[in-house]
Amino acid sequence: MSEFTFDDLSVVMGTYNEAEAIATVLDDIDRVTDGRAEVVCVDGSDDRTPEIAREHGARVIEQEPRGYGYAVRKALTSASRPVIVTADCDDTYPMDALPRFLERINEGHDVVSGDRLYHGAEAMPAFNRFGNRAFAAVASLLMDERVHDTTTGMRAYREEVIQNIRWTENTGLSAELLIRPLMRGYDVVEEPIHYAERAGETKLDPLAGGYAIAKSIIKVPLEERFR
Ligand SMILES: Nc1nc2c(ncn2[C@@H]2O[C@H](COP(=O)(O)OP(=O)(O)O)[C@@H](O)[C@H]2O)c(=O)[nH]1
Ligand SMILES: [Mg+2]
Repeated sequence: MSEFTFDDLSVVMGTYNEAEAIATVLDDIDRVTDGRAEVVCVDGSDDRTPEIAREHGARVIEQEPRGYGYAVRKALTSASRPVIVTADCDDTYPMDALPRFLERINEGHDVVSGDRLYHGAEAMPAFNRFGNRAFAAVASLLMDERVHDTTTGMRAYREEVIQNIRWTENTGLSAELLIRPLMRGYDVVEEPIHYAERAGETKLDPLAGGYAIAKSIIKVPLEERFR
């Protein structure tokens, strides 16, 4: 089988008032992939984010802001290439890692999940870091398999993983995108990544968001177990 190249890659994201960061993120993707990756932004902004995205060659799909999962699910299912990478649009995730993610897919993995905790995630607020460690511990117990970062926004997926599973979560979508493939026997591997401080304000309320994610972390593995 021939190997996937950047021509086979879609990078997708939800974008919600990220005018401060989006140009950097899209420039990084272009630089790293020689402008060969498709970029899809599902946008709910009321600032200049969608204009900046179009100026940088991204395909922009407009959608009312209804939360992270609605946007990212739409972005994932709108991608047209066989390897799909998710990212946030806040300049926290290293686009320089795209070649490494593609390489790991080419090694045969179905999902490559960026593990931010491996290097310590010092740029992450302490509350989120603690929460993420707890989410990973609980998910690992319920799945019988050790994972380290269940809520990362940066992963690569073979398109069939996205197409073969019915996705249900909103704020908890990132955890769901790790848990369901893993529990269905897909080859899922974690890949350490560096995580940078956010440009602009977070769109996730730590308490309400954390509670929603906690519910997904319990519900999704139980659903998969008794499926
Ligand atoms: N289109 C859209 N994008 C969203 C929405 N909520 C969050 N996002 C985007 O999803 C990504 C993750 O949100 P973010 O605020 O970075 O969450 P954090 O990483 O937990 O701080 C960012 O690129 C946001 O702009 C939404 O309701 N609609
Ligand atoms: Mg973010």
